[in-house]
Amino acid sequence: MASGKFITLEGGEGAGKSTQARLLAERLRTVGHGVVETREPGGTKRGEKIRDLLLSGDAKQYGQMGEAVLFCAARDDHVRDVIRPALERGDWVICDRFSDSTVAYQGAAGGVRPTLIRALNRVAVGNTRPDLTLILDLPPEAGLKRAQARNEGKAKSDGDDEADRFEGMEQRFHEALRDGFLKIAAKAPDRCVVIDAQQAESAVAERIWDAVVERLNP
Ligand code: T5A
Repeated sequence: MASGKFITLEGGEGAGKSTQARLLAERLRTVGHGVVETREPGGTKRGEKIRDLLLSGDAKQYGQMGEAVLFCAARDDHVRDVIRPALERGDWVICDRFSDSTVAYQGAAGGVRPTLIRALNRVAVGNTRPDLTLILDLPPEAGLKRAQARNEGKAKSDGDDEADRFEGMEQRFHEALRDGFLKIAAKAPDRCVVIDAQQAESAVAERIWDAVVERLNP
C-alpha cells in the first residue's frame, strides 16, 4: 500500500502556520508530490460546522472539557474522511494544527487533565500520527499583533475584525500555550522541530524546508 507523509504545523496565535502550510505545499508540489492541504478544526463538512461552533465562542458554555471533546470529534471525522485516505493514496498531507493543539490549548493552557486529552486523541487519531510536526515559536505578543493586523485587514473587506474565541484569551493563557508547545517538542524530539517564527516569511520557509529535507527526504 502506498503511504504518503503526514506533516502538521503547530504553535500559538498568528505564528504564521497558514502562510507556511501554503508555501510548503507549493514547494512539495514542485518536487512532484501530490499534496493535500487541510486544517483543524475543520477539513470536512461536519468538522467545519464544529469549527464555527468553537471559534464563535458558542461552545464555551460546555467548558474546556466540552470543547476538547468537540475538537476531537471533528478530528475523528477529519482523520477518517480526509487524512487517512490521502496518505493511503500516497499523497503528502499538510495539516494546519492537529492533536498537539488540543494538548496545548485545552490541556496545558486550559487545565483539562492530560490523561483525558491523551485518551480523546488516541480515539480520534489512532495510528495516523504525524511523521513531522513543525512548531512555530514566537512570543505571544508578536503573534497576537500579527493576528490583530490580519483581522483589521479583513475588517476592511468584510466588516468583521473580531478576535476569535482563543485570540481573545488573557496573556497568561497565551504564555501557558507557548510553554505547552515547547514541552511537547522536548518530549518528542524525533517527531517535532521547533522553528523560530519571528523571522521574515521567507526565512521561516527556508528553515521549514531544511527540516522537511532532513527528516523526510521529499
Ligand atoms: N484550537 C485548535 C484549539 O484550541 N484546540 C485544538 O485542538 C485545535 C485544533 C483555530 C483556533 O482553534 C484553537 C486554536 C485556534 O485558536 P484558526 O483561525 O485556525 O483558529 O487560528 P490559528 O490556527 O491560530 O490561525 P491564525 O490564522 O490566527 O494564525 P496562523 O495561521 O499561525 O498565521 P497566518 O499565517 O494566518 O499569519 C497571520 C498574519 O501574520 C502574517 C500573515 O500575513 C498574516 O497576516 N505573517 C507574518 N508577518 C510577519 N512575519 C512573518 N514571518 C509572518 N508570517 C505570517
